[in-house]
Amino acid sequence: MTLPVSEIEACALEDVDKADTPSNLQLVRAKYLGRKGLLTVRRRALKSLPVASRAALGREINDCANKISQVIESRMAVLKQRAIDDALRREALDVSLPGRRQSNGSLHPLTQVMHRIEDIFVGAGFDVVEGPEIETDYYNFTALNIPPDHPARAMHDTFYLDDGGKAELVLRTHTSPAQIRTMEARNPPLRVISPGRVYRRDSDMTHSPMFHQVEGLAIDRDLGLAHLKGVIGDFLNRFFEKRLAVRFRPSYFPFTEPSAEVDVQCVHCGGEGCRSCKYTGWLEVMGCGVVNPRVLRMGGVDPDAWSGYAFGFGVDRLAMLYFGVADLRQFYAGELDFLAQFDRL
Ligand code: 2NL
Repeated sequence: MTLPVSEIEACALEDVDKADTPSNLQLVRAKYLGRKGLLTVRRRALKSLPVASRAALGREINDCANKISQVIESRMAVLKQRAIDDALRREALDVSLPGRRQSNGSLHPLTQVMHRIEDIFVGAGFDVVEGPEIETDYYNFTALNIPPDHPARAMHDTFYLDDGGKAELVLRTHTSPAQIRTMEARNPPLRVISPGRVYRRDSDMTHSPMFHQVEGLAIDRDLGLAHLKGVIGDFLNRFFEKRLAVRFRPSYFPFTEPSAEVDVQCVHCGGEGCRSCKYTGWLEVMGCGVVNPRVLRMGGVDPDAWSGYAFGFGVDRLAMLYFGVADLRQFYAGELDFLAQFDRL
């Protein structure tokens, strides 16, 4: 029942063709040419054959073994190259693809808006001044002609520091104190803005207990409403990056006379009327006026020689309008998914 060598060869060639990896082919080599391989066993069996028939069969076995070995060698070369090609394809790196950029992070949207505001006013000749966030009652109220019984001083509006009942220290409710200090320290003419944090006991959709304000103060010879209107109109056009109608409505502040509220044509509907402007077509964005002579005098400026204008606005509100953010509290929630939307520096 021993197979003819030619049949072994046919089987071997078929097995070699079927082997699809170097290790499978290695098994085929073992099956035929290994220590217990079919041909090896046959060669060993030659010894028990009569001497006369050994030579012919021996040659046939050797020829077959050489043939199989040769076929395996060339097949092995093909399979090894294929394995290398596959591995290269798996690890292929397309160097023509654009790189994946690492995020640099960005400034907080309110900081971005604050910087833009500063840039616009610096461009108009204003200096940027800063002052302490803990202020005395004098700088926060008295020097601004805010009388002791004024509602702004009420405990429900102002954070008072625990100073043993003296009620002399407050968290500033506006940045005007920094401008009063500037008036005291410098001589006119002067043009300053004072950006920074201010504090009021208020918290809802549109009020945060800490928010940001920019106030402006200009003192020179014969400054009046016309200069104020020009500077503010120019600022709003630059800030919202479009030409917008601006209107002044008479108002009242203890520190300015006359005083006005500034409305700007709605940046969202252009004045047609929408939710943003409560269907009025106008957005109230700031307060302003001609500096009350009493405030100038308290600040060491002679109101007979000098006059000035002043204005103040909430940065958070302008940022909400500029970016189209509906809830002020989102600026303070610290949610990266929200903040990452404002990543243009
Ligand atoms: C508002 C109104 C205003 C001022 C702020 C000011 C400062 C000095 C002297 C006089 Cl040192 N006035 N600031 C004037 C008018 C209005 O702000 O609604 N702010 C959010």
